[in-house]
Amino acid sequence: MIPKISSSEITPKSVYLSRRDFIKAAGVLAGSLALTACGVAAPETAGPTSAAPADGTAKSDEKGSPATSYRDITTYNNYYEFTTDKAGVADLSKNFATRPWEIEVGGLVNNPGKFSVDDLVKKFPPEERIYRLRCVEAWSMVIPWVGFPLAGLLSAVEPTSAAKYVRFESIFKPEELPGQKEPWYPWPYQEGLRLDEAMHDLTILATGLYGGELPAQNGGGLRLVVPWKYGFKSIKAIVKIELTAEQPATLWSSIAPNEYGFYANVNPQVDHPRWSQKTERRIGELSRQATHMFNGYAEQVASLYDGMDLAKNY
Ligand SMILES: Nc1nc2c(c(=O)[nH]1)N[C@H]1C(S)=C(S)[C@@H](COP(=O)(O)O)O[C@H]1N2
Ligand SMILES: [Mo]
Repeated sequence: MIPKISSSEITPKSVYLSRRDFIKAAGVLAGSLALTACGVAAPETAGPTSAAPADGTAKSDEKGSPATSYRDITTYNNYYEFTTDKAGVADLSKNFATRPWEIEVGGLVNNPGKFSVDDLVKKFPPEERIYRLRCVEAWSMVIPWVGFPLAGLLSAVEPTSAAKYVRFESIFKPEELPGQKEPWYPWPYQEGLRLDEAMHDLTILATGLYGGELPAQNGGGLRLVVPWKYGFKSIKAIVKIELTAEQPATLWSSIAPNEYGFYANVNPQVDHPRWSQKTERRIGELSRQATHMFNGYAEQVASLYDGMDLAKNY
């Protein structure tokens, strides 16, 4: 089912955001305008189907690729807790409450704690990060996230010297997430990163999209974004973060370890057992394009994997 949302049905940002959030979003806008001004000329992104909150900027990534429309980003979603039907997630999640949202951070840390997203964004001011998202299914988008580096939160809880990995867990509430009533998946969704990957500046916790709030279907209240890895690593609706000594289990690698590994770095040289990873379909565009090593972020992240066999550690 494809939810029918026309631009006129999208409430203007100034109406749907509370005054305080509006002021906060306006701060983000100022930042993104400054970035656009010193970057390449931003291409036109708002087509007739784009229903992005009107924050006044045509957005593109650092390579000049235009941001995917707000409509595509919010109506073509992988979120198995709701449904495996990408076009059905937006409708099924429309009553899912993304605020108040609390996460627990613990495990091998000196300062475990519970944090609300409202507190987190006060401590760690969100900024705009326009990232490519490459799904393991060989489609991709360019998404203007609003978020803050995970490193800030991890530093605040002080990992002990025994901490080597970070484990993330999504919300488990079958009465609100109907897909969790299906027994095929080992809920809750869980993911993991090596601590150095988690501390990398590109790794963010997202709290917003296109200068506005983070819609439920995109992982609100709080969602991880790791742009150099396949999309399934970017776990939605996080309620728990735990520092561990051992590599944590992940939902996809526990279901199909030969298809979805722990690292899941975007890699055009390593095909999925059932399809090629050499090219991708950019949602909203007609022709396929080449997939790049580490999703185009090799310069920033390749050194994390020096000496590792990335065909074995897929
Ligand atoms: N909790 C949870 N997180 C998830 C998923 C999911 O099903 N459940 N799907 C993943 C996959 S496969 C992808 S490609 C991205 C999609 O994010 P988007 O819908 O915001 O584009 O979310 C990832 N995070
Ligand atoms: Mo995905």
